[in-house]
Amino acid sequence: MKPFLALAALVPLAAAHFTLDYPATRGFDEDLEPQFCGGFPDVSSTRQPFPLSGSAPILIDSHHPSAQVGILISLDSNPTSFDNFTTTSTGDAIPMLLPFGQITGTGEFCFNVDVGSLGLSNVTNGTVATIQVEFNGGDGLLLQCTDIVLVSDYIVPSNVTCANATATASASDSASSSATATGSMGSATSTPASGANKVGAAVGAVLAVVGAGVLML
Ligand SMILES: [Cu+2]
Repeated sequence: MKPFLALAALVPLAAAHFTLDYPATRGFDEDLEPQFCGGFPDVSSTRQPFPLSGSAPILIDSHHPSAQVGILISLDSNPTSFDNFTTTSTGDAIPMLLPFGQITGTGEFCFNVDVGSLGLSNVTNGTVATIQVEFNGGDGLLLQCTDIVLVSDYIVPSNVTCANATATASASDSASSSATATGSMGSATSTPASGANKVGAAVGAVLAVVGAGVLML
């Protein structure tokens, strides 16, 4: 596949990371993604509502063929270290919101989490929190944060869907986007709009093929 090998020479592998799409990330910069909260240490000026209890979705878009994903939550109003995601200010241990697990394939992945199931004390309607997604697709630990406020009986927008993409499904979209892949590395969006995510998945599929090509060299 000579076209892909030519692409591989132009595309830095660092571009193949992941985005946090719901709740919307604080910010995405592929070069800063290995840093605490993906290089965005400041709390967002507006917090997104998130269900206080019951199953709720967290959506990411993976640009790696396979990865380990785990999700943390901090109850600090301004978490500044990983300790804030493992221990409360009063010294209680915070379980992982989602224990580390393996995903396979590029594109969108949805994880159902339940803050209420963690059994944390002093968590009520209006409690603020920050979710940090940890992702390792083989090029080191990558991070993304989102700032939320926990709301009783909050209904997640209906356009947030939990359909997991597979490498095969997203690769079928890649032909139409391959021409733009080299120029659009920085354009991966963090909006939950389904159309934008489809573009991201297609770009991810192209990158996955490119990555495989490099690995086989
Ligand atoms: Cu990566």
